[in-house]
Amino acid sequence: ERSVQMVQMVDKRKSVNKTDSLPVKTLVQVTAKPPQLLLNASNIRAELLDSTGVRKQGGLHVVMNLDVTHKPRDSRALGQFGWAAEVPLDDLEESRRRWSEGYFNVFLSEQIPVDRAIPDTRPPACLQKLVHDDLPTTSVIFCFVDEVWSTLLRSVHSVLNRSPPHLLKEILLVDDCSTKDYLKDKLDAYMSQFPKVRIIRLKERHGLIRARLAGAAEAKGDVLTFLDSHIECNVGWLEPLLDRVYLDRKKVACPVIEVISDKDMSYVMVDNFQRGIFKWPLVFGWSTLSDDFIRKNHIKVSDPIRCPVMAGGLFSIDRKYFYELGGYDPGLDVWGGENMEISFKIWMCGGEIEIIPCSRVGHIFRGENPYGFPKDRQKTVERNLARVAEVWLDEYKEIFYGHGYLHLLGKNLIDIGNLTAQVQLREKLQCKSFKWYVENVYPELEAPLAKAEGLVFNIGTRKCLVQEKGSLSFGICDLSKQSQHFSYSWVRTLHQNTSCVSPQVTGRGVALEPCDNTKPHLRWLHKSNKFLLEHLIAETHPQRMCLEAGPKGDTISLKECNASSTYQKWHFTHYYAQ
Ligand code: UD2
Ligand code: MN
Repeated sequence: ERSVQMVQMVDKRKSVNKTDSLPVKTLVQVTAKPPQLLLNASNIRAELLDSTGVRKQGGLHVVMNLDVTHKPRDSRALGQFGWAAEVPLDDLEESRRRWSEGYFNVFLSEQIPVDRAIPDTRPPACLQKLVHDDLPTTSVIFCFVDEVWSTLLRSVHSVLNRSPPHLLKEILLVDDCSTKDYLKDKLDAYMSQFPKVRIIRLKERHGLIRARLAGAAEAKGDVLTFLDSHIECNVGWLEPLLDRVYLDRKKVACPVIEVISDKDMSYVMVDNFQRGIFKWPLVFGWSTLSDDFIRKNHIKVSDPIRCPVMAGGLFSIDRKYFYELGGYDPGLDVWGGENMEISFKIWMCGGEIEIIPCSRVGHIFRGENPYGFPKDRQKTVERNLARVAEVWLDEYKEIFYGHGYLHLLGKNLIDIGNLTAQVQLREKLQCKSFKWYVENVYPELEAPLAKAEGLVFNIGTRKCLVQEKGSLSFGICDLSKQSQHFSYSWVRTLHQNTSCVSPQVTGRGVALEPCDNTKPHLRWLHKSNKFLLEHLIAETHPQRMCLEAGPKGDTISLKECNASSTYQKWHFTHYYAQ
């Protein structure tokens, strides 16, 4: 019979000095020795024996190290050790049918032990790392709505089995008004065997943001650790997170998020040196640090990685600090955008976000949300993002709106709800500007404040647009004249300072009026390669209307668009974006 034994572990070591100014504390090693496998059977797959061996799987690779936290109950069980599981041919139909219960292989998940071992994917250097022996305690908060039974259990077991008991204050399960019966009495009964687990039930569906806030309100630990409800915490996941918070209470620590395959439930290690970033319009993504950056800064694979934004689901934060920051904006609904909100808030108000490579947690990434949205999904997410943009992005919010969210400006503006409390909070905390954030935290972000700028040259007249005493005219192009400098903004206005070019209500004249981003009639469509300045409202008119210069270069008016007329062709000195 195969038997796997693990050798462990905690070995108190003599005092080591902590970083500079902080008091000297005793340090302990998470694992005194690298995990060793004592295998007395020859029929365990060869790859398993090779604990340093790296098996390439496309861009991802799996390091084979057995879970050192416990001896698996059944080493032959499906999915044991994080191996890929296979659906028997006879069950293919059923496994397909049940896919939509969670948008992953629910059928397979059910056959896999709720306390399976997974490969220890920490970089080897982590095994030598020290953590403090008086770390704060944590409350682990899982919020969920209609989570699949087996994954919810596996998430909870992974925390119970792989967290040092003295650091785990409690596990709070916040049920965001699930509809499934098994999440009621059956869940209560199952969890009653674990004194540390408490279930909080919300009377109405609030979404993950307010569900997490409800969990945080009940939490008693020094640190809040938020996790998604379909994860598996890896060996030694907790100590390195708490150690960062302990070093500095304003550090917010995220584990490396690894992949539990939605198809075969295998545990897949992800590439190193990845940080959380966003692209416009506030879309989260991962970005690998460049080799150059790693070399120049002598970054080791086990070093914390500073992140402009966090993915959202998994992080530890000092409980009191979370409340100092006002928690999440409770006006955010259901799902989405809260990761941007908390990330900007943390950085701009004096904190830091880090990924800790020695802490690793697997997560099932799903192609679709397995739960319904009380309101339209897209509208919910864009409303959340607009709240975040309005509160945190300052003048950069125009870039957000310009990337596909122009419709949120204008008649729907009220729909994003009241922002007074959030704006006041930002003032009270004396948070820095978004400009500061871009320059200091995320300088790689492409964030020009206008799409185009400079002189507005008319190709037909070979003259430039001029603003004089509040009205528009033309003049000999001269870069040194401020009166000839205009901007074409992300929200499609053509303006000089706060005066926007506007078609007049009657006739075909064009004038200047005070800019107001919520007014659609101030929007113009312009592309550097098309040259036209088309009035955007014209889209809904029978005729498309464009800006045209009079042939003598003395008048400016709206005319039916005519792509072959050079008097309708305009060019800015600088283009920053199409
Ligand atoms: C990611 C995050 C997730 C959250 C989200 C943006 C990770 C691994 N996941 O999406 O935590 O930040 O981006 O908002 O970084 N839930 C509720 N009520 C709801 C909806 C969801 O309790 O109305 C629970 C859900 O059961 C799950 C958690 O919230 O445990 C996150 O939801 P998800 O897994 O659908 O989000 P995910 O991983 O796609
Ligand atoms: Mn998730």
